[in-house]
Amino acid sequence: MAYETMLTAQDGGVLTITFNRPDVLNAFNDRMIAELGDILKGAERDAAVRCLVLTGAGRGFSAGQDLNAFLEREASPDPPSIGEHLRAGYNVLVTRLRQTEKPVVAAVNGVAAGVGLSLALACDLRVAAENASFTLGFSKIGLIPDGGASFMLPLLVGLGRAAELAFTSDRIDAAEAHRLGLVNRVAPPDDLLAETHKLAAQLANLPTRALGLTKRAFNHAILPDLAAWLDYEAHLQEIAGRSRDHREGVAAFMEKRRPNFTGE
Ligand code: T3D
Repeated sequence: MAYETMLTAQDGGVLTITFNRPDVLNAFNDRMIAELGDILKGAERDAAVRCLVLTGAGRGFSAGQDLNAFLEREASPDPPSIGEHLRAGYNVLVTRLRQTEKPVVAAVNGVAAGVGLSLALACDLRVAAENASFTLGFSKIGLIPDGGASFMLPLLVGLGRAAELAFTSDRIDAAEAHRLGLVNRVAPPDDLLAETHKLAAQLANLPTRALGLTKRAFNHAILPDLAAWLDYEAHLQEIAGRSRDHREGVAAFMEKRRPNFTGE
């Protein structure tokens, strides 16, 4: 597959994958979902890849689902439902990130929102630039946290903080994300990639098999029902996606105005 929305670079055992739609803060369209899936599948099978790094081009890590692509999809004849789209797309990516028996590190270079943040949460470790920011954003468009965020976030920061972040969609900075345990390390923006690569190279030179089995053990202990949880999230998103508030939230974002939610 020739990649249009992703850049890849291998240095020793470290494969860096760069989301590359900077004009929309690396928001995900279907092409991007397919390309990331293809790269992750290849990396999983390639013994020369012993650590993966995910990052974004430009000033964003990823703004989540591309809302223009979302509206185009909705306007197409016989569109897939949100639940179907999640099951066929993001849930596959999250499953690959969790089940790849190699360390995966997110180098969060800028804003991480919506399912962009969910993908970062599905990685094993997160290093953030000092000027990075984090927002779930789902509630602003009448949706629930998806892409695994409904269980990864409470696991990482605790239920109360997860509820606050999910309900309000408040945008927090890297220092706050570090304080909450959302990210492992913070680096000056100009040093982010070098610092992340130093960590990734260290991980790539450790016993990959043991690290992979450690990850399997963590998954078994903490995420034993990953497939069922992702499926349930998709089910709930299907319900939220049928609401008036969801349509209003997306319209408000497009029209660059405040949404008028009514609870319906
Ligand atoms: O279908 C399914 O499978 C359902 C799955 C859903 C998963 C999801 O991810 S739902 C959540 C989708 N994401 C969002 O709702 C986030 C929307 N974006 C924002 O809230 C803000 O843009 C950010 C907080 C991410 C960044 O704010 P800021 O002020 O730094 O940048 P900006 O000016 O808002 O955005 C810069 C440009 O990127 C702008 O375009 P313009 O005006 O310069 O032409 C903006 O429209 C565009 N952009 C940002 N996010 C998206 C986007 N374009 C399309 N889709 C986006 N998600």
